[in-house]
Order: sequence, then C-alpha cells, then structure tokens
Amino acid sequence: MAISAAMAHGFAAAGVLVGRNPVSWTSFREWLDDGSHGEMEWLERDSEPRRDFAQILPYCTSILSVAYAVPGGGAGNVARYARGDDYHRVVRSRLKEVVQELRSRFPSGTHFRVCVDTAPLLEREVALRAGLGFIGKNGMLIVPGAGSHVVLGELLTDVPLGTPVAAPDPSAILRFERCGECRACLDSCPTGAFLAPPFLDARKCLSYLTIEKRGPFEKWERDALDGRLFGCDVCQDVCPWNPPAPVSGGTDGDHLFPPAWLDPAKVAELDAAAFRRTFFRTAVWRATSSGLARNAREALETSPGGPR
Ligand code: B12
Ligand code: SF4
Ligand code: SF4
Repeated sequence: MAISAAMAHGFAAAGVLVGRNPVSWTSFREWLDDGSHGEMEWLERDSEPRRDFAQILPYCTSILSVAYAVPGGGAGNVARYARGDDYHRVVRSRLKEVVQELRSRFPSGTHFRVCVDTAPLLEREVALRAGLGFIGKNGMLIVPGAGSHVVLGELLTDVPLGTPVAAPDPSAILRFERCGECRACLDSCPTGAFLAPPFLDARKCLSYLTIEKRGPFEKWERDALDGRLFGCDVCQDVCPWNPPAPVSGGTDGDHLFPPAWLDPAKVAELDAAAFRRTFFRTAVWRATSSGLARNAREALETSPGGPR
C-alpha cells in the first residue's frame, strides 16, 4: 500500500525496510576514524544516532525508501542532481503527500517522519535493504532500469509497513555481482578517490571539494577541478547501468534552473545577496556563496572551457 502510494507520486522505485539497525554502521565508523570525511565534522557529530533508526523516530519499525530520478542529462559544470528544483524540496513534498494518503489508513496516533538527507540516516543502506537496487563499486545505490542518477528519501513510521526480512549478508554486498568484472568507475575517477570499493576518500572527491570544502584550494585540488562549479558525475556517467536517456522524474526538463552549465564569469561576480536570490531554492545553496565564487574563479583561471 505504501509502495504503490509512493509509485503513484512519480518515484522511480520504492520499497519497505522493516528492521531496526543498520548493518553498515561499523564500516561507516571505520571510515570516519580514518578521517575519510575530511572537514565534514557534522558526520562525526551525528555518527551515534546513525546506529539505530529509533533514534530518529522513537519506536520506528518500518522505513519506506524512495528513489527519485533527477532530471536533465549530458555534460555540464553542475552535477545532474543539482540541476532544476532542489531535490530535497521535491522529494519532501511528494513524500508528504504520501503521508496524507497513509494517515487515513492507519490508527490515529501513528507517527510519520519524512527525511531527505535531513536526518542521521545511512540512506543507501536503507534503500538497499528496502530492495530498491544494489550498491555499485562506485558506492552509488543503483536502481535497475533507472540507474544511479537517483536521489533518495525516506518515510519513517512506528507502524509495520510490511514483514521483517533478514539483514543482508555483508560479504554478498561487497562481492558486487551486478558489476562483475567492470571497474570503469574506479578507473575513471579523475583523482583516484576510491579506497576499497565502495568506499571513497571524500577529501579527494571533486564533489566534496566543490560543495563541502571551505577555504582556498591546494594546488593539486585546483588542477583536478577541470572547470567544475558544483559536484562531479564521472563515476556515474561511465557506468553501464545508467540508461542513455534520462529517466523522467516529473520535472519539466526544458525549464531547469540551475541548468547544466553556469557561466563562471557571472558566478564569480555574485555577492552574498545575489547568490541568495539566485540559488536559495536550489541544491547549489549548499556550496555557500564564497565556496561557489571560489570554484568559479578557479574555473576561469584553470579551465575557461569547462570540464572536458
Ligand atoms: C557525506 C555524503 C557525501 C560525501 C561522501 C560520499 C561517500 N561516498 O561517502 C561527498 C560530498 C563526497 C558526496 C558525494 C556525492 N553524493 Co553524497 N551524500 C553524503 C551523505 C550525506 C552521507 C553519506 C555517508 O554517510 N558516507 C559515508 C559512507 C561510508 O557511507 P554511504 O555513502 O552511506 O555508502 C556506503 C554504504 O551504504 C555502503 N553499504 C551499504 N550497505 C552496506 C552493507 C555493508 C555490510 C557494508 C560493508 C557497506 C554497505 O556502501 C556505500 C559505499 O560508500 C548521503 C546522505 C545520507 N544521509 O546517507 C549523501 C548521498 C550518499 N549522496 C548522494 C549523491 C547524489 C552524491 C553525488 C552523486 C553528488 C554529485 N554528483 O556530486 C556524489 C557521489 C560520490 C560517490 N561516488 O559516492 C546521494 C546518493 C544517491 C545514490 N543513488 O546512491 C545521497 C544518498 C543523498 C540523497 N539523499 O540522495 N556525498
Ligand atoms: S564523484 Fe567524481 S571525484 Fe568523486 S569519486 Fe566519483 S568520479 Fe571521483
Ligand atoms: S561503472 Fe562498472 S564497476 Fe562501477 S558501479 Fe557501474 S557497473 Fe559497477
């Protein structure tokens, strides 16, 4: 019932996880202990609540996990997931509509909590265990048919939405049977950011450098950016699981803002007020005014033609 309600709202995939504890928390903790998260100290701060879904919603028994196919394809200096309306808003509003529909079918006093990268939740594991797809060597949750250009959202509730299924066998996940011998993502990463797949050293990842890192770049970082203003899609664009034509997520693909390409000369000139006016309702907001201007200045100096 919850799954069909979600699919009716245009998600590319939906599934239910009935269970309490993430099985990848220990790997996540080791990743933090190695310092692979760089300056993202908020991941460290919120590491304990990630241990148990009930720390996010008391008495949580089930999670509806959804994947939303991001609009717009092709090359650009803005990563695909950030093109068009902010996915947090898009997914959240659709999930709230799902809640409205479910409320009438569950006892009063049932609790629901919508999350879209807004709670300490290991979202990829939730999606994996809810049956949406598999984890590729690039770390992405890949939905067969829709690919990896999907963002994830969840609806936590204290009523059972299905029957419990056994937690997955970690060694099976890490065999990457759906990837087979392919290693295109690992070999194409411009900075060699992958550690043992599917884990990566965020400090080397161009997505981290353009979005999360604050302050000036070091020389090797500047050299690696190759004109990117926000995010990086290389390890997805090379993946054979991604369909050649984008899967529609229901947003009007002809009127996307931000578009695939932003003019670095214009972006470099934006002051804080203009940045707010331009990007407040977009995912690019996350980079901050000074971060995006820094990226644009580097692009103008090192790669005026944009990413190759
Ligand atoms: C921090 C973060 C980043 C960091 C670090 C990314 C990373 N790979 O660790 C940076 C800034 C680099 C980043 C980049 C990107 N991100 Co990001 N990010 C997050 C965030 C907030 C937390 C991720 C995290 O905890 N990382 C730590 C690692 C250790 O854990 P993990 O990423 O959850 O994934 C691992 C486990 O799930 C593991 N796994 C799953 N089950 C099991 C079971 C066992 C037993 C084991 C051992 C492992 C295992 O496999 C994954 C491999 O890394 C999530 C949202 C969230 N709350 O989960 C979004 C999220 C992962 N990002 C997302 C996106 C879209 C991106 C980018 C594509 C954006 C872009 N185009 O620039 C890139 C992709 C880079 C990549 N190949 O991963 C999406 C991914 C959707 C998807 N289809 O998978 C998420 C889920 C946000 C969302 N709500 O949609 N991101
Ligand atoms: S997003 Fe780009 S830099 Fe980061 S791991 Fe993937 S290919 Fe490498
Ligand atoms: S590019 Fe190849 S190895 Fe990487 S996730 Fe896709 S299928 Fe797996």
